Amino acid sequence: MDTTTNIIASRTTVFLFSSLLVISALHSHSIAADDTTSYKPAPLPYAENALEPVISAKTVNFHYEKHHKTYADKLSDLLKGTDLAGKKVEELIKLSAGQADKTALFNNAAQLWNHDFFWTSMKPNGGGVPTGKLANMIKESFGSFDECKKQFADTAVSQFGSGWAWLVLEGKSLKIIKTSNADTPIAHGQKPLLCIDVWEHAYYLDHQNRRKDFVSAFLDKLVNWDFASSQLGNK
Ligand code: MN3
Repeated sequence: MDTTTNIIASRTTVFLFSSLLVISALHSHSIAADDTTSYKPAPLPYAENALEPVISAKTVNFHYEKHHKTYADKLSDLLKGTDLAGKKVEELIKLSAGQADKTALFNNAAQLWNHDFFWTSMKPNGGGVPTGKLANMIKESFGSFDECKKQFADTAVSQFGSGWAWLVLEGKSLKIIKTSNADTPIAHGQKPLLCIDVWEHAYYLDHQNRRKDFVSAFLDKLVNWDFASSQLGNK
């Protein structure tokens, strides 16, 4: 059997098995569902309208409930009945990165992880300037905070097509990088501190084609420097 037939066969088995569980649950008046292997987005850390006017409640709703949740659902479906079901998302990303036969697994796991990280990279009334150790590291790596902010904005705006811009820790210094589609710094040994989603679904309802306006407003009004600092840990 080829891989597709295998997947279909294993899904059919899972379906039949699930049906038996449902039937037996109905008979015993209890719920037999085992949910430890299904994936879900982390809870949104604020209300859907909390990022307005930069990101509307409508955009947050579609982005979180449709796009983000779909990656989690697809990942759960892909892994159902396999040995990988229930493994940590970071682990799934690392084991599938660069593997031609695991592209769907990588894309859905990485997009699930990237979006969880994106929502926490923002907060209502964010923006401002970083403080403490992060502020010092930014000065060492970029010369000034303004230069760091400029590089982040230029990188986010110049990412061709769908993707992400990131502030990452690589070794002992900070860097701004961009990744295409689902790609993520954790597949490349870098430690992310912040990210912005520049797929069109992240801004099109609110800013249409003006990605630059979305990126500036993200940096001025939403970016969560406290979260970025917390990612440094004790490094
Ligand atoms: Mn997105």
